[in-house]
Amino acid sequence: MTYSLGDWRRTHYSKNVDSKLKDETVTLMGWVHEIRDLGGIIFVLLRDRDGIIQITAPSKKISPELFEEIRKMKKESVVAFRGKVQGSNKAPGGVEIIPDKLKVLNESKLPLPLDPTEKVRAEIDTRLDSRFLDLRKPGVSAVFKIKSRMLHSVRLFLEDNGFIEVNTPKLVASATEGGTELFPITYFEREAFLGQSPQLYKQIMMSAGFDRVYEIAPIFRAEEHDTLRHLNEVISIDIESSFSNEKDVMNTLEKLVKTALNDVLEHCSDDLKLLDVDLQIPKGSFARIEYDEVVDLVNSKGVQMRHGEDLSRAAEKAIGEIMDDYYFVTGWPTDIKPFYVMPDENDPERSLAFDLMYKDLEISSGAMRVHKMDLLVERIKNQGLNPDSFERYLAAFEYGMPPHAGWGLGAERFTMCITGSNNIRETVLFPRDRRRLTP
Ligand code: AMO
Repeated sequence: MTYSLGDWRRTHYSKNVDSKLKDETVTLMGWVHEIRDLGGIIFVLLRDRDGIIQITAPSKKISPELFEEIRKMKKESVVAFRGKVQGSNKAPGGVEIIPDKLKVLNESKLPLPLDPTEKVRAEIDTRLDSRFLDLRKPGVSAVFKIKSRMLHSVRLFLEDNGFIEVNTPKLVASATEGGTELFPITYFEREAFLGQSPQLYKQIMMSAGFDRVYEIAPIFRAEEHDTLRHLNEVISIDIESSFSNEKDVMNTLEKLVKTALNDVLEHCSDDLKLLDVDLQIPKGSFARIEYDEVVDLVNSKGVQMRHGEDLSRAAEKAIGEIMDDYYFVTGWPTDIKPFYVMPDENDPERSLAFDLMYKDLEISSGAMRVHKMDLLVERIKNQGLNPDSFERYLAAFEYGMPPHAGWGLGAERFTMCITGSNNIRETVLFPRDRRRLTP
């Protein structure tokens, strides 16, 4: 038995082996998904990143040593097979491999803490504890292939639209988003925090003259509550755009969402099928509904909501039942939005902030920003914050800050919309929630 790769290299992934390769010799590498020993013939399902292929080992056609080696193989061991492609009307995918050499690269311990064949359903906590095994399930990894494609397409879209990628610090000195708490950390002899949002930095970049920036990076929120929509670390897709208003960046967001959906539909059809998702691309423009109207609609559904309040979970559910899949909520009360949000000139109680919703899930929020220093200082004070703690941020507004707008889109929540996951944990490799810090 050998455990070294030597000069063996994979020639094909399972999904690339088809009847066109009949009689050719291929080298496949992966994990032993299933093994069925019928005495005179052994069937092995070999799983790699992209699928599953059948290795058929009839005792009459292969050497006794190889047959014995195959018979001894354990589930989930890492193996490499060299063999000939043969058409088969019984094997999944219409082809099978008649092996001629085998390398066992690493044996798996048995019993497994979790079965990657998806035959037995496990609880989410058990799955997350053994996430490496859980992620071997095709139906679990499909979510991450879709997320990867979505992020790729978002990046391409933003680059094509003149946005420059930036990387801002995640070790920060102050809060930006009211409502959620900060994670304090020890920064040498001082206290610092994990960044809740690149908000202040992306705005400073407008004063720096970069015009359009984006960042795709982690944000940290010390959310106490344990829900299916919140985590303590998520990826935020952020943009900021100068000489633009809230409507301009809403248009950008709408185009980005549609582009990403189309792109996933085009490139991830196998993964969508695995997840049993019939991805629909919204036709026409996203609906835009005023906050005041939302309050009335929510009340009409029998859920109590007063003007000036944020949407409760019950209110989100009520409005989600009325509206189409993707829609914007605009005209939010100024008081419940962060200090950097611009109040409406004609009606300062209302702000130029918006949320993008998917059914009952908020996936993005954004706004026209305050770019005038005096108003910004007033807004900071009104929210009970101390302008002194924002000294370096405020300086950027004193020496030529253009009007600007932007938004933040939660990558995991957007992935939930695309993949139909109802638990955000399904869209993060190693989720961080109130109770979980490992693996
Ligand atoms: P907000 O706080 O609304 O806005 O966050 C933007 C988006 O990030 C996602 N998100 C989360 N997802 C899961 N769990 C969480 N705990 C969590 N927190 C946020 C959501 C949300 O819509 N600075 C502004 C953005 C801006 O105005 O540019 C901000 O951070 O999808």
